[in-house]
Amino acid sequence: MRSELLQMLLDHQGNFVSGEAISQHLGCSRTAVWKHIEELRKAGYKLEAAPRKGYRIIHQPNLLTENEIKAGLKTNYIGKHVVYEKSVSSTQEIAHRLAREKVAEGTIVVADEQVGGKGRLGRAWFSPIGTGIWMSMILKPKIPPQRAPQLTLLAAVAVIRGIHAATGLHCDIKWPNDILLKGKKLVGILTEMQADPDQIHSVIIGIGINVNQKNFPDEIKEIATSLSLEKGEDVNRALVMQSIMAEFEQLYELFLKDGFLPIKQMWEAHATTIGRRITARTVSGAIEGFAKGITEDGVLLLEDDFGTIHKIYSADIDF
Ligand code: BTX
Repeated sequence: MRSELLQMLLDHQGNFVSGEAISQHLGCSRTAVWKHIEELRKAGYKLEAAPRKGYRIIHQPNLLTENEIKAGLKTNYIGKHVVYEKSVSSTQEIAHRLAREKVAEGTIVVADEQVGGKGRLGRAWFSPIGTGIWMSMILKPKIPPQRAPQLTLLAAVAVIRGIHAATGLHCDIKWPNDILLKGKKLVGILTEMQADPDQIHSVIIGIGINVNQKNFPDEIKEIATSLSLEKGEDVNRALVMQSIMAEFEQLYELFLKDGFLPIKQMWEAHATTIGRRITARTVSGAIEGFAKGITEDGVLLLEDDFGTIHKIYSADIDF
């Protein structure tokens, strides 16, 4: 109910909404409206109350709790159930537990801070409090487990489109799944799965987005950036998250209906790695050549100077 109230006040940005209109819309008493208004105030909203006029929002804090995420969310099932935590080790861990408890598809776990944020291959993801979007999405696609990596690529396209819709900023993808803004890492995506050899139970897509950080620890300060560093102002995390979830749901529906091909084409159109000369540093050495594209599994196809096509499964890429 509180997210509906918030939605109503936000829809009337700056203008008063009467207590009567709110209580009718929410189907609750004027006293209950007043209690919800007090709760919003406690959460950091500045709300003006005027006799015979009602309530209006004067200041909206940059929060990412269930209320902010749901108010204005335009999806059918992605993000309809939100589990918000102030501080966690990793949202992936909570999502894994919820997935085992059989929560609805599209459930999102989001935290204000992760103290044990996970990257790929055992690496850490720096997730300081109140600055970024640290979220895990639970999906239950009826596809064979081998196709699950395609969802990482789908998520990358959704994130790029969502960020563009919310902020106007253009990001690129660097194979396999780094999302870069002006050459620096803005987003990390980690896909994990619960499956039998022939059946997926859940896919858990972890997305970490640097939104309002002004600085980074020494280890990553040369390679990382945030949306606010590029925009020169703070960015509303809930709006970015809603926009990404809306893009994700559309692309996911397309993927389930028409398969991976349309997603692959969108991914390639955003990937700086494709269509240029690159060096792929693999564990067995460096290969130089022309990046032709990706396969259905997201494997990079690299043509060397002798015309041999190499399938690159894992590598660091230099341009
Ligand atoms: P990755 O392995 O591609 O990236 C990890 C590497 O990126 C680190 O080794 C470090 O060099 C650098 N790095 C760490 N933190 C940041 C940061 N905030 N910004 C830029 N660079 C950084 C990418 O792994 C996958 C990350 C997924 C994170 C999400 S957050 C929600 C969910 N929960 C969770 O524990 N992980 C996922």
